[in-house]
Amino acid sequence: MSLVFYTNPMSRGRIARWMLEETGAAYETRFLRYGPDMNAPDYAAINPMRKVPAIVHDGKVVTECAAICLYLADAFPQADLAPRLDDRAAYYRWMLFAAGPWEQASVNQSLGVTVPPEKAAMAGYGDFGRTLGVLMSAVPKAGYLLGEKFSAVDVYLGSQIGWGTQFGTIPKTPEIEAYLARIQSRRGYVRASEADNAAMAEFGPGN
Ligand SMILES: N[C@@H](CCC(=O)N[C@@H](CS)C(=O)NCC(=O)O)C(=O)O
Repeated sequence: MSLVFYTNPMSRGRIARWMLEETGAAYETRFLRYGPDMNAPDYAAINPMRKVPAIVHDGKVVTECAAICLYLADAFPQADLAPRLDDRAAYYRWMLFAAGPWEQASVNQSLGVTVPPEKAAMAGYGDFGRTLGVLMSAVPKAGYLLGEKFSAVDVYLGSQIGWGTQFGTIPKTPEIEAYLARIQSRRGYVRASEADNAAMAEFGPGN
């Protein structure tokens, strides 16, 4: 089995690394610096978007954080990070809500881009306030996004919730802080954060 992970320590690659750590699989990390490394032809052949993260698992390329989380959950079923096939309604719903509407809404909010009210029907997320309200309604008072069991949705949407509270797009309510404390105390999260924090000096932006 070969599993290679392309990332930068200050990037969405942190989500993929957390997921990799949750699977327990052995993997090799290749750090790419912003700029020349990500634009080099050998990496563009793996991800023509010239962005991180990407994984190559036994010759199969997966890009896009949400796809990487979904793929790894299925590729390593022993880690129990996805519900049974016949019980995946909420799993798909929240994973793709996070990758689509929430990702677009939060990036636009950070960039100061506002959808004019008369165009909200065209924007997949409608408007920021509506999307934030839906996200906040998904945060559980106890347990995890899908109920009692931690899953890949907690890695992906949970990471976005963590970043949102840091960047000020999501309010730090007691419920959200308690949820983040639950998921970020996991061994997989701690191991992934330690690895990326250690690589910051050498590969972080500006290097
Ligand atoms: N939709 C992609 C987004 C990936 C992305 O935007 N990565 C950024 C870092 S967070 C990147 O590689 N930027 C480098 C560049 O565009 O030059 C995903 O979810 O994986």
